[in-house]
Amino acid sequence: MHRNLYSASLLDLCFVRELMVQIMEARTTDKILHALETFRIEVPSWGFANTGTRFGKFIQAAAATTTEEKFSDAGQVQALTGICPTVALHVLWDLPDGLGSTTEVGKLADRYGVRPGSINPNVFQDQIYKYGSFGNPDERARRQALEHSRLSVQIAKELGSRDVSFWFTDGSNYPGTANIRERKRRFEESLKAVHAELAPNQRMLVEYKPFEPAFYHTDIADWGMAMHFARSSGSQAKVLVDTGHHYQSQNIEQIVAWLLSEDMLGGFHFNDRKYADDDLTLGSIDPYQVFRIFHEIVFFEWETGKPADIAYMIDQSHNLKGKIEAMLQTVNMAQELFAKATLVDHERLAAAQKNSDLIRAESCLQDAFATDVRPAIREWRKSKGLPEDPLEAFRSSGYLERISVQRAERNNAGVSSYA
Ligand code: RM4
Ligand code: MN
Ligand code: MN
Repeated sequence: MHRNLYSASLLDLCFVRELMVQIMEARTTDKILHALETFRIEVPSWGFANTGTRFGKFIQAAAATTTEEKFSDAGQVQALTGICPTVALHVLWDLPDGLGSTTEVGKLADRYGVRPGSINPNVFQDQIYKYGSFGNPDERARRQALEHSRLSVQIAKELGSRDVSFWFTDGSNYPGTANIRERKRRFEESLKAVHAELAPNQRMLVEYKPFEPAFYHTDIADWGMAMHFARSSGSQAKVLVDTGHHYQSQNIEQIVAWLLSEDMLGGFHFNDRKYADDDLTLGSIDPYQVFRIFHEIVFFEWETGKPADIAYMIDQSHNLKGKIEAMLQTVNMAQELFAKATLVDHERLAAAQKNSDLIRAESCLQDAFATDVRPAIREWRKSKGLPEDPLEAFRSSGYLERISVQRAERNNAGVSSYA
């Protein structure tokens, strides 16, 4: 009799516990499903093209060599993931006729189901930029850079793109060879002039990088300098954080938190790195860091009650991996890490931080990071009519085989050597 009673109550207990686990899981799934509704990430056109190292390009039969092919590949990524509706364009690489190319690009966007995203001026590849663009002591180089930047803003207006994203190679290789303060002043002047061209709904994003290609000093070397230039050029200028553009072990999430608190964070170029600006696929080396970056953003949104206006973009160079697969891998990783970040229990975290309850506070992050969000993401995809496994769907679609045949001849004729 006693024994029966005992086992019945044990059963009840197990049942209640099981029920609680199910309720918690359902809550977690709901949170993820909700968070995924708004998470979008932009792919770069140049991520589908042949790239290499300083020593040579590695040619892939399936690489995109025309703007149309880049749109086609980006269209695949969007069709399979549903979260990449825009593609970043590099003006000289994707719009060789400047404004004259916009009609064609508009048509490609319609045909392949991806809209033009951020517009990236190119003031680093022409011979005239040997000693810099906006920082160049030669007025002619500065003028050409300004004209190209103005044109880029016009192109963005024409294509309905909101962000014009600036990255400069300006700097110097040897001590004493450049007047750093003069260059700073010239940058302020030119960036202000570009800002004046923006339509009210447009933004100018200023990217920074500590070294490469300049190896002694870089004119916009870190987030503080980028923030200074953004502020001195106007209210529509914000900072762009490329995760690969930092020194080893720099605390990027702290930079993110500071920029958020200053209302100066405009967007990201996501990629991973082991040593320098390696442009590896996101999360391949340190997924916890990407999670911590997302956490700072989601925590900020929870605390302030307002959404952070940030453009999430990918900036990667897939010189060994298949380009479309590497892009899909990155998009999946970004989605997973963002979903994990939304699982942090903010009430609990805020209380633990207030009480300096260190282990409890840290566990809030660790517990969220350890949660397997993949089943919920699969559910979300299913609910949108998307393939549950985009990579698998891509592999069985035949697209790669098709383009490899179509593009092989042109790619094989490509030049890989710098000599
Ligand atoms: C640079 C930088 C820029 C990108 C170029 C292609 O390293 O990250 O954002 O436009 O690469
Ligand atoms: Mn970048
Ligand atoms: Mn880079």
